[in-house]
Amino acid sequence: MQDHEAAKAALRAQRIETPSWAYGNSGTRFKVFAQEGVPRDPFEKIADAAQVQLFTGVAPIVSLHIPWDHVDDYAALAEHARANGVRIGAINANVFQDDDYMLGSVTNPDPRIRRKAIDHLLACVDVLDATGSRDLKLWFSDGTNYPGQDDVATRQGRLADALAEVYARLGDDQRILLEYKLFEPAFYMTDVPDWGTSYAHCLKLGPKATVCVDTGHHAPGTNIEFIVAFLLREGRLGAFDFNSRFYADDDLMVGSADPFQLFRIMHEVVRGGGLNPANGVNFMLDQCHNIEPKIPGQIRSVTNVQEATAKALVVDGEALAAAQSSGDVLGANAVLMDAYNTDVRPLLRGLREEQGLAPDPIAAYHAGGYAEKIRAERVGGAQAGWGA
Ligand code: PSV
Ligand code: MN
Repeated sequence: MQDHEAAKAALRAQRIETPSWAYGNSGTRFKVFAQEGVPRDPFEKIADAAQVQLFTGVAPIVSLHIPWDHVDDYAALAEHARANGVRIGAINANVFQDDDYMLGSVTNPDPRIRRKAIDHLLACVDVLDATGSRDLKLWFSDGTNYPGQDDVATRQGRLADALAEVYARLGDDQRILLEYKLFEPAFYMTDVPDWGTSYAHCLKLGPKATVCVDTGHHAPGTNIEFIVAFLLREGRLGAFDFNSRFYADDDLMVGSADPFQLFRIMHEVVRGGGLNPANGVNFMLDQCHNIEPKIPGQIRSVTNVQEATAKALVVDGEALAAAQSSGDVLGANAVLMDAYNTDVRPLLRGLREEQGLAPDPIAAYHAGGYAEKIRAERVGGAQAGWGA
């Protein structure tokens, strides 16, 4: 068993970033179920994110998605965040919800559309400047549905050109997080389908380009922890988009369907130094809460990440290394399983109490009356939603 004080120190320092879109209405292509009290604008989304921070103490950062979170004055939005005890984190570019992008954004065969997409990415760097954020997260829905629809290699060239232009615009402390996704909305070929493609583009761009691993963006059975270990070792793991998936890009609560996978990922993070803030790994959530209440859904997700992190931190590293180097297959596996099977909830409850937080963040949120308050106050206006 490892030193619990060291584990607690690491848990105290961990930061988890929540996505503005988790607080808005969301659903599937079949139905979006509206919930009462949902934010009408980015200011209200940030107020909701501040509740997650208030009760967990480790989620003081909110990602924005542009234009879903478009405001006229981003500096004012950043100030509003500060006043609410949080700050603005990654800026997510959106080049997938415009009729022009039917055949792609930065890889589109039409140079006018490529220009329009790149200009949006550059405008997102302006948002980084205005908010003081570090990370520009790029996910491209680009791809093709049919063999022969467009030339795969030519599209890679267009992608590389666009990325190079955006990279050149970055400030010294700004980064690109290049996200990959196996499929959807394109079904035959995606232009950034996997971590290898993302990594290769990042290598060409330079040190300010890193890979974003969205846990929902892989084929079933993919060993995501291997990807994490590899990228960390190469210094190119920029961020996670955490969520839980069972079939595809399900966007459900991280750690809900397969907490063991999340533990295995966090084990590689801990082992590779990814909890050290100097290594720059951004632990973001990319989720939607379609049928569950949103703020408690985010709180649960944050505590799920904390639980997996705590279990990874109690792995007996010395015993594991000894078993591994002596070829003790069963012994090494047992060390990992001992950590996974450790009930870390008392440790996390104690940690919260030491920090002046309630031991059960969801119960404390419910007792705080915020849900009733927003249900009563947020009447009228247009509720924010995915795509709005
Ligand atoms: C795409 O599926 C994605 O994971 C990207 O990160 C988008 O920005 C996000 O979802 C939107 O929910
Ligand atoms: Mn994502």
